[in-house]
Amino acid sequence: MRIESLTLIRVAMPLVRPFTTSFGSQSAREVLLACVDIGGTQGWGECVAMSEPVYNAEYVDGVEHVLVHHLLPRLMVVDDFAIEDVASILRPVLGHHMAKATIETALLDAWLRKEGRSFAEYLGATKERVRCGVSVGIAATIDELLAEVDGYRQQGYQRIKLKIQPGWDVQPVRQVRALIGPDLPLTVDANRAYDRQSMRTLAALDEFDLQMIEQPLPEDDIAGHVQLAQLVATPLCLDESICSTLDAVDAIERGACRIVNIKPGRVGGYLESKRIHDACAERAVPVWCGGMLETGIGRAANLALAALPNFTLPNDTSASARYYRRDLTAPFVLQDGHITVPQGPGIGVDVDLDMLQDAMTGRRHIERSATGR
Ligand code: SMG
Ligand code: MG
Repeated sequence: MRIESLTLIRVAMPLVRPFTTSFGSQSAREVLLACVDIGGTQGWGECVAMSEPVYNAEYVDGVEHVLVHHLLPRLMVVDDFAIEDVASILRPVLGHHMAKATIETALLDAWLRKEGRSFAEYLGATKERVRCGVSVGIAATIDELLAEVDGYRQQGYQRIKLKIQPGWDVQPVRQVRALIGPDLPLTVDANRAYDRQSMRTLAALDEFDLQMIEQPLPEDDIAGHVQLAQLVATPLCLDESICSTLDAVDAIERGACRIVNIKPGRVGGYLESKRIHDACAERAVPVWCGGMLETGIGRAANLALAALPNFTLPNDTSASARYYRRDLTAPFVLQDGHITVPQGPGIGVDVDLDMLQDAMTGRRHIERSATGR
């Protein structure tokens, strides 16, 4: 394939309720979409970076800059490449996984649409629907948290994940466990908010039979996670620490985690995500698909990934209504705790162009001819 044009679209997406984590609160997403044209067929990629570099180092303006000035020019000078070549063409640019994932996903969508094949089939999906959990932000009060959790439980989510931070951990977890009973899987996600001095607090969570503790320590403290894993009975899961297959293998072999959260944006795309899935499967380490409050465009692709066989734990692939009043695609709906994997060509869903028009805040179009090729 070769790229004829790239259109970058900014969309403002208000959340149905603010989402608070240990690194801040957000009431809307500023979404960057890439629409690529390869010889008349278009494909979409959703960038998962946030407006500010607070989840990891990437942020929306930075992604746009890297795409336009560093990634697109490297792809535009190649007249015929395969989707499997994209990562190596972009390898001279260090890091910037979310930017790389955005363009690679748009290209994969376009190429698969052209071939009449779905993401699910290409990636090797073995399930028609995936297990869904829900991620619950830090609330103003424990009563508010319990009301929110109760609503999700009634909707049928298969796992509740609570965001935690120092001062919002043992008590909310205790009360939520009392509310939901012993059978519904419960997890916590600290987004790196603890340090080696707070290992005792994390060990105090053992009594609540959590499925996992996600990313308790800073992303670069693998040795700290190894120590913590020896102190707590609850399995540790890494999110921010895992940016590649090498990271995953290293963390597993060192005993830093027993579960891996795979987010395609964080690791540079769906092809690397599949490699991480395979490496974890070989080592009998279960994985699940993380979420970045994606619109239906990113969610469709995540559902296809989560349909691979070693995605055995409930995923952060919640229904559209958990995030947005109106989505950029037909809404994904929770049925019996699952969401159905799209089977159409590419990501398998169409972008709602009316909705896109209504929510658009900016647009930038780059033609191949304008780059002198
Ligand atoms: O998409 O349901 C979702 C959000 C899941 O908690 C979630 N994501 O660290 O796992 C994580 C967070 C990061 C995103 S915060 C905007
Ligand atoms: Mg996380």
